Amino acid sequence: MITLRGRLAMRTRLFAGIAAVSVVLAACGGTPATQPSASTGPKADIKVGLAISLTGAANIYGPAQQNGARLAMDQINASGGIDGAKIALVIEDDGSARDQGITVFRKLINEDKVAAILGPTLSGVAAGAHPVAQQAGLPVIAISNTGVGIVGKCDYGTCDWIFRASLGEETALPAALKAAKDKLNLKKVVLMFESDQKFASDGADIFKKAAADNGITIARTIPYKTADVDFSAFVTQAKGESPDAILASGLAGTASKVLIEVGKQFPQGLRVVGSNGFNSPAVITAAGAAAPNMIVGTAWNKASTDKTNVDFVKAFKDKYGADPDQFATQAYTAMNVLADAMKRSGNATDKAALKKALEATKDFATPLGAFSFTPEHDVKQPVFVMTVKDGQFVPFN
Ligand code: 1QQ
Repeated sequence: MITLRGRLAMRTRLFAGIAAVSVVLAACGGTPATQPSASTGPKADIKVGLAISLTGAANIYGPAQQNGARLAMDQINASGGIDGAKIALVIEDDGSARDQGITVFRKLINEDKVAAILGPTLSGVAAGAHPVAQQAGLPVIAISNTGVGIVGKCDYGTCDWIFRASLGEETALPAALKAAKDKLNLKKVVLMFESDQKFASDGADIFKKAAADNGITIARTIPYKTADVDFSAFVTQAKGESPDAILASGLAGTASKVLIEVGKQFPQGLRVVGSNGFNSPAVITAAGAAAPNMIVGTAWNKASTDKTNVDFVKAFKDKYGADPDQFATQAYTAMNVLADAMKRSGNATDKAALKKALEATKDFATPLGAFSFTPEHDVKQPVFVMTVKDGQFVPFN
């Protein structure tokens, strides 16, 4: 049993841990956010919360998101900020955990008094954290939540303060499965999914519907857990069904394990149609020779020759010495979409005005393409079906 004192001590440690990772970032020369704006002096910074998974099961994605958002902030501030006020990101680690996500959302809203929040990384964390912002009436842009009920019809009721810049699995998975079916004549598949991740179990339901719509039989459904390490028995079970492909809905950590085991047990090759968790170069690196089996629905095509994309990829490479990935690109995009709405709002810290300006976002140029929000606040953008060749995501065609 945990005593009250024990609980308080745990809470203190949790807050201490959070305080230790809390970072406020602004371009050099920015004024402290506490300084009131004076008509004669420089304007106060505009704080924007960034709640992301720097630790925990989704820690592959958080650092990429941080890099994307920071690059956007630096560029926005270097070109005059929001009517002369600089953006200051307040970065918090959601720990890939629902409770910590709720705690950092509360801190960003009540202590930092941010103008808006980007995040959190996982859909399961968003299901707990987004209602905190909804209740406070603070705009949020989801930058990597792909599960169901994030915007539009939300599991927790009204969610009209929440926007989404990340392509939902309801769009990505059917597109990937259809492309795979058309090319590979899929008739029978096995579905594997990470049952303790919301986006992944949502993805399993979406795969089931998409398979039925495409006349594909799911011979067997195999749940696994985020912490599972040995996938040999799961893949042996799948092999027993002689599938034409495997559908796999899970995070990057398990994605590479599934791919490696499929590579071992199907030396002749077997395609794995993956979820959004597969959309990381870390999966390609970890899966090695087995990575090219992957087919995945993606929000971004790195090779797009659109100027906004080309400029972004170059700036990212110049700053970090490596290519961006989908997660960095979505965070960069959301930060720019937010800044654009702040400029149009007339008053970036007026939450209702900011929400209205976000809703009016239309055909805004981003590396994802021309960006608009639907009336349900979801992203409207193309979907790309990709595979892996020579260590890179490339179009599957
Ligand atoms: C979600 C996801 C994850 C794979 C992104 C980090 O799509 O939780 O919605």
